Amino acid sequence: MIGLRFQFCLMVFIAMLFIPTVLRAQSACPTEHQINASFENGAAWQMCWDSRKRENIVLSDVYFQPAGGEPFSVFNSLRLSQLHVSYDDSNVVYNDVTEFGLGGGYVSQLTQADCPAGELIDIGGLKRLCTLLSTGDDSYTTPSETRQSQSLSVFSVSQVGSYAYLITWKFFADGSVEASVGAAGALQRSTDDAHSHHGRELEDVPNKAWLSHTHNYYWQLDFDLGESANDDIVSELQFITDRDGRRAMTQTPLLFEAARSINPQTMRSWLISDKDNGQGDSAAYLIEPQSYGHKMVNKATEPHTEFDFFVTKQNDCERFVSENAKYYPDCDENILQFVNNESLMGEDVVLWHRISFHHVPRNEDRHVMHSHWDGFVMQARNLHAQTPGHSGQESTASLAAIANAQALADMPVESKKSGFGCGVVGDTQKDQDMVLLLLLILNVIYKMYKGYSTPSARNRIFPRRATSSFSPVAGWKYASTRSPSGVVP
Ligand SMILES: [Cu+2]
Repeated sequence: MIGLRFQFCLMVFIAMLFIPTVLRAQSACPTEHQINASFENGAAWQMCWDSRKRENIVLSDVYFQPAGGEPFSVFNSLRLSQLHVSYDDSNVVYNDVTEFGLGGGYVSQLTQADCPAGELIDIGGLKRLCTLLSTGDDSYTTPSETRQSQSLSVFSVSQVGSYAYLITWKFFADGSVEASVGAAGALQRSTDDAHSHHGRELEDVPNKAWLSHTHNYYWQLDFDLGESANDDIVSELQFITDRDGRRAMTQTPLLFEAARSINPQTMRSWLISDKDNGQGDSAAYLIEPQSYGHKMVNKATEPHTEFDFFVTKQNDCERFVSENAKYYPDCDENILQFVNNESLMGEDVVLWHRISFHHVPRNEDRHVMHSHWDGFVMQARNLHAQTPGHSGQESTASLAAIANAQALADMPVESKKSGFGCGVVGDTQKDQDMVLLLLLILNVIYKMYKGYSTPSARNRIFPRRATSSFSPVAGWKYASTRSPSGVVP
């Protein structure tokens, strides 16, 4: 009997060795609400999803497991906390999340074509959430090779009025995360003044002007880095230019709740770090607002629009950036009231980030709009000893290319001419520019030949993340597959 029990225990022990480590991160939700993704480089993400009537997608208990590492807690929860639409012809602001809601009956049904090679998940009995793995982001590029990496996209589409919002979260193999929203569908509002300076007339739609407006997206990011939720530190980074044109970095911890603005002049960004280990290399995430666009400020009616980044002490009843008291009567109304100077030391901190998009209608938008993407990246830092997927050793070809480039850079200009009459470097700056242009064209042709121009890999040629013009979901063309009715002829 003892022998049988021993054998059983031994089998259980051996079986446990083969269970991927990521599964050992305790999941706080039923299986049907779990999302697990393992990448070819050995990294993995695990999280729970929910679709709420107000925000639609809420992700919680989000863990990242670096390749060869242990599961690491990143977020307690992620959500789009408010979506303002403010029209240029008035002070009217729609609070889409709290007035209408992005969830419930507003979530669109998806087909497998909407979620190519991905998994469609039921929300209320209909396939309305897509999770998919894609390849196409480069984890690194050297002179001799480019290594592709994978990412996990989680998205859903909310149809609010004429608009279809593609609410998307993208999780990368290096631990970074992108939050984005695609605004698609059709234009919502027009005026009978065809010559209005607040909008424009569209071809074949006489006697109307379609109004310009701003979308303000507010995300709530409840970071819980590492083992404890109460030891994360938020600091503000700035680069101050001195009279000699040099830029020195300043790092200021935010010790109390704060409302901060984007400042392109000082390249202001925000860093959230796990507990200070005294080495300056704690696991951290950096938010660099590179796509701040046309930020809308209306201090008279909405003072909180002056700011783009907020840090608060976690409070369950602080859920919506505006109109919060509508659902939580015993709690404050808006984000500026949440920021009331409470100390953040030893507390669970929550970040809030706003990105604006001033939407000026184009003639092409008269039936259906293109998808306009806005978002930002939370860039992982210190989760790896080096760029994931790389051995740490340069290849012979890379070393030769680097040495060659260095030798050229070190050479006096006169001696850079080739002795064979077909020099890589010309006599004049103009010649050199032409040679560089030629090399660039050859490089592009080479990459196209290698298949880099396929849609699934276009992220490699075009900017990788947080740009306003590329869809985080490769090949997604929602706007062209839906025709909202009754808006414009
Ligand atoms: Cu718009």
